[in-house]
Amino acid sequence: MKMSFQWFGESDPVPLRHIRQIPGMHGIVSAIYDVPVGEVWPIDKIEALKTKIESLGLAFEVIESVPVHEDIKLGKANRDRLIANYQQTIRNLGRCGLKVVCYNFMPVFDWTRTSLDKVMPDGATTLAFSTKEVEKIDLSKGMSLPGWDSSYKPEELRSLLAEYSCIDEEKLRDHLTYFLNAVVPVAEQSGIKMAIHPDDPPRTIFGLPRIVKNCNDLARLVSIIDSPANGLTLCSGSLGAVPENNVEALVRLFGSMNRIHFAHLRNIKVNAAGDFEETAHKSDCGSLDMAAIVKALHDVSFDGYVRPDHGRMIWGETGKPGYGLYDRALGAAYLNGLWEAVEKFSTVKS
Ligand SMILES: [Mn+2]
Repeated sequence: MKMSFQWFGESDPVPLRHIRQIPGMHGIVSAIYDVPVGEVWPIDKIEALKTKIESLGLAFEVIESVPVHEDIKLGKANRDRLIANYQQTIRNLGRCGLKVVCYNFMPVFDWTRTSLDKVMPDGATTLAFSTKEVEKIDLSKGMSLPGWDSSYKPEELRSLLAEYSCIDEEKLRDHLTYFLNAVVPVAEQSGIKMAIHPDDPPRTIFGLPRIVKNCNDLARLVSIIDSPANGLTLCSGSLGAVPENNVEALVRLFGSMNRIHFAHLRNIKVNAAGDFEETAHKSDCGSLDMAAIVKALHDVSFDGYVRPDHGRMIWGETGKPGYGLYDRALGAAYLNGLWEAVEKFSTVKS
């Protein structure tokens, strides 16, 4: 298990020199943020980022994310040009020594919360999702979703949603299949493992189709192409937001198939209505048994990358909600501790 940390580049309020001080930190998960979606990531930009990260003694082997253009998800006529660009980005990343590319296939919004600063009893603030709150949101009046205020102009959003009105789950899955058939062989040749992130939350919202929500969806995904390069990002907090998803069992099933290349480990507290809030990582702070999930990763001989996913804002830290230094550092230390204990005392020999 290689512990990693998301870093959003020079504009990230958390400096790399602080991340390197977290015990057991292997590497950085990042992306090229100034290339428009659908265009090729140039080698010189990837090289420059890698040099910067490596100069601090950290590895740079995981990308999160190379975004998939909406026209690919919609199956529009210009998708072949966009997919060719995606293939070239994958080749360039492989040439620079990257190993894993996280991506997602969620229409329009790649994650949804109804609050970015819900106050918890201990005074920390956190990201939360409320079904009632989300039902009140009328997207036809434009964007009023926390975290997404400037992504689309109201008329852009309206026309994008209209385009999706004729895309159901089967169509979206056809478009994902088309994309993977083109990209996975290139990833194989480039030494890259593709790792799809599940839908967050893993249910239909705003009437948009969602196809990476549960065990059945994941099984269909990996069967599209039988290759380790067609793999998963196991996000415990996303999948765990639906109680039917047993995250530990999903780790055992897809981990033993060698399809989990990257794991986002965070805890959430879920209620019966499907509302949830992101909690501290420790098992008894939320609804997920983090120790069991880490043990399952160990039992399937997981040797991929892990990162503490989101964190609360604590100790007066300000910055990007979910991506402060302090609580994610606590998460990394806790997860490394679980792994060390399992490694040392596990009776399972691999
Ligand atoms: Mn995640």
